[in-house]
Amino acid sequence: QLSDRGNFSLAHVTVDTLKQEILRRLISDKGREVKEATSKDIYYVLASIANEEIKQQWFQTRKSYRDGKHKEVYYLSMEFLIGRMLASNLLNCGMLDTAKEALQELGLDPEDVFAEEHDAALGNGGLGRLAACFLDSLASLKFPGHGYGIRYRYGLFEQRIIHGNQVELPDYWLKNPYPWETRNEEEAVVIQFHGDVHMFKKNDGSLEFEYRNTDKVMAVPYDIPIVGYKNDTVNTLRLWSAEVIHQNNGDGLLEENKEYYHDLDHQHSIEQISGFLYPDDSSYEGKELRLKQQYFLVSSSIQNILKHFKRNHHLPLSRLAEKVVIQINDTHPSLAIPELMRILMDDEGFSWDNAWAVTTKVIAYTNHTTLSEALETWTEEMIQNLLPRIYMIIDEINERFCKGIWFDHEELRDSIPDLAIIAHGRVHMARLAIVGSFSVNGVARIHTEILKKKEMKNFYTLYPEKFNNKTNGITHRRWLLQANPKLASLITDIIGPQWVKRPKQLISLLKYSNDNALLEKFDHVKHENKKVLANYIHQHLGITVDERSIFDVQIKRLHEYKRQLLNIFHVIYLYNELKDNPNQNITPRTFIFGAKAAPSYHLAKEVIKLINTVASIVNYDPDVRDRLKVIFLENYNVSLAEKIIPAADISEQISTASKEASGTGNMKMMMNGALTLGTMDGANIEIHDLVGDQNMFIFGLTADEVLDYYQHGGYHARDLYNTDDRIKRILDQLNQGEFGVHNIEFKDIYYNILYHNDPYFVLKDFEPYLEAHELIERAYRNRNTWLNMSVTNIAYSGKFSSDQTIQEYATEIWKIKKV
Ligand code: 26Q
Repeated sequence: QLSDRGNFSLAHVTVDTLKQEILRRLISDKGREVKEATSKDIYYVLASIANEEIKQQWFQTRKSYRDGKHKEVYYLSMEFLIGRMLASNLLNCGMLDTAKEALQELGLDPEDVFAEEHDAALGNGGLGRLAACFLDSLASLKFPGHGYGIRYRYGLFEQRIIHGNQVELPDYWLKNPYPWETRNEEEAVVIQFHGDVHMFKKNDGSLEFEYRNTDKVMAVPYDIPIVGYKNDTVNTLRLWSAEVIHQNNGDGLLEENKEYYHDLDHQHSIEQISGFLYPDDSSYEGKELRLKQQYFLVSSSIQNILKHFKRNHHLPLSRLAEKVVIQINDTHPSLAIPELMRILMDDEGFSWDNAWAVTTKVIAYTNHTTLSEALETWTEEMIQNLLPRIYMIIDEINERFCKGIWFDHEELRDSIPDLAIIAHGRVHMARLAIVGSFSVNGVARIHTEILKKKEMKNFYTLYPEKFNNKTNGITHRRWLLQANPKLASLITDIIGPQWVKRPKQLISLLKYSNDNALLEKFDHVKHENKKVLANYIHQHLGITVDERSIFDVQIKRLHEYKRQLLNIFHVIYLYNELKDNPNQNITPRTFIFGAKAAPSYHLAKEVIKLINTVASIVNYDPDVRDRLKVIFLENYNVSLAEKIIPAADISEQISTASKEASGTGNMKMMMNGALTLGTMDGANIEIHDLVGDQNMFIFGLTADEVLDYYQHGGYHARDLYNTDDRIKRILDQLNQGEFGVHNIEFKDIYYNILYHNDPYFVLKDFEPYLEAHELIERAYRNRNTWLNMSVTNIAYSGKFSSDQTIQEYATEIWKIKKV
């Protein structure tokens, strides 16, 4: 029995022992035998078995970090898009295959059991998923690194498509008990908002600050284990939950009903702080509750980090940077800078200069966007009112920074308004993050170059040593081993299992990329995966797709710059062509979309409606439906990605060049053997460095060309409308209601392109995009060439394992060592 542990390790458990243990626990925990058990019962039983192993290792890991020898990294992020954890925990514990077999022998489908877990969507998209991949790599490389985030009661909304429109439903992900979290009340801390700051002069002439009449909130941590891959390391993701501080007044009775209601109201407003994840990922709105969330995360995390430093290291706080480094995921946690200053000065008695010396050695900042509409700024009043002491500190940082420029950088005097942290009544968080940190990194080579040469040019002049690039990565454990077990085991059959620990060794696949018998096997795996997805599509939409067709996939948040519109315009073009020449012999194509739009993003929602409208026409038109299908899969999330990605033939990465900081879906699909159809943007460029023109389909304007048009003009969308009949026809179809019922539906898209001059160059890139698609169609007909390209992509994808990325962060920024 597993409960008599002894030297027993789950990593070596046999299928039979595991089966027995499942049956035993079913009886003891649920009072049921397997025949009466639901998938949910089985899910909880398996989770509890895994947890027993995990908790043991967790405790050991924490103990080993306590010896005071190690420097630790803390990854602060408003988002952790972790998805489901059962399969990945079993995988990392080394028992996924055993568990699957055991379930099958008990007559259960493992996928049904895993599907019982609610997909934890505490993030919007790329930035949040990156944080989750990084945690997986930190633990798998035995680095002492932990995540700090918020335990939102509602995650990213659930998307339903009703009559082609996106409808948002609340994501109450904690409805069932979440087996991976542990509430840790003894680690709770108090966070203070509002109030007045009082200043006193002390005997030595220094100032003392006291806060009065603040609103106090309790931050209670819930810890989630982050299991390393077969290495006995379990790190921690600590998520804070906002609660009322209960003062026990003895009898617990309140005198008046009025107070009772007042208390309920008060409780409600406090719990709202960790109430929901803001669903916008690219346009920023200055909502006070969002600011509260950010300070709540930052203050509780910094307090906690300092407490652990004091407990584990017998060093003065002035030496904090020797043992602690804090990475902030975009500017969302940038209040960490003034918060650390505040605690060092007001609670620990540091002078300004000493506090600043520590802070700017501890904080490192990652930038994820150059879109100006996504840059965070808050009004001075809002910060002043909600966080009066933090405001004073930011103001002082700004004063000193601006003075420094005035006196030491005469050449930048005129630029002070563009550099100042506080300007025109607003606080610019990216500027605060750059000034207050020792490292500023972009997330792909081109993105970092744009930061240095354009967006943050002046800051780069001031602090060239701070700027560096860390190209994103993805965990190959979840995105290949777990999501695509057939491909993973084929690879292992060919090159042996070392690639799992050293993903760059996937490169040895190159030797076999001309071996037709092996290519055949890759073909077979892809086809099997396509069948599984085709089944899912049939179950959920009732549409039959041709498994032999090209699965052309675009899955990502819906945004104008990502240009789902270009994709659907091409589909409309194909449809028009087929209607004109019904006997045309084209390779059948299935266009698959998955995308959530921010609820307030009107144009993005229009595009969803358009895709669904085109789908409803194309999929049921007997002239084309055998050759063309359009599939919009609702509620795109991590677990749906795990189903789609292994089945993708073509990976659509078609952002307007310069706009996509990196992208990570591009890496996931490459690793699963899809060929990229993309612009020279983000990490596509680094994929291109590796595989070359021969193994991907590059098209469209370059970043330089795009930036040049923005700067000097010279692009006129209307000219293309007037001269290209294919384009004119599509736009007129939108405008004249061929794809709408009441003639009005897609006017906004039409106007945006023709009257706002197509700000994302959809029309400009249309023709090159068409040509790239024609190349794809031709290439697909030549099976061996195609498969060779596909295997070449898999072979080079090891470079994009987040293990590689984390190794670079560890040596170049964090200076941390494996434990
Ligand atoms: C900010 C303020 C208020 C409300 C919301 C936000 C907010 C939230 C999320 C702003 C931005 C985000 C998310 C951004 C994001 O996901 N960026 C993506 O990050 C990936 C990881 O680096 C990159 O691969 C993508 O290119 C980038 O778009």
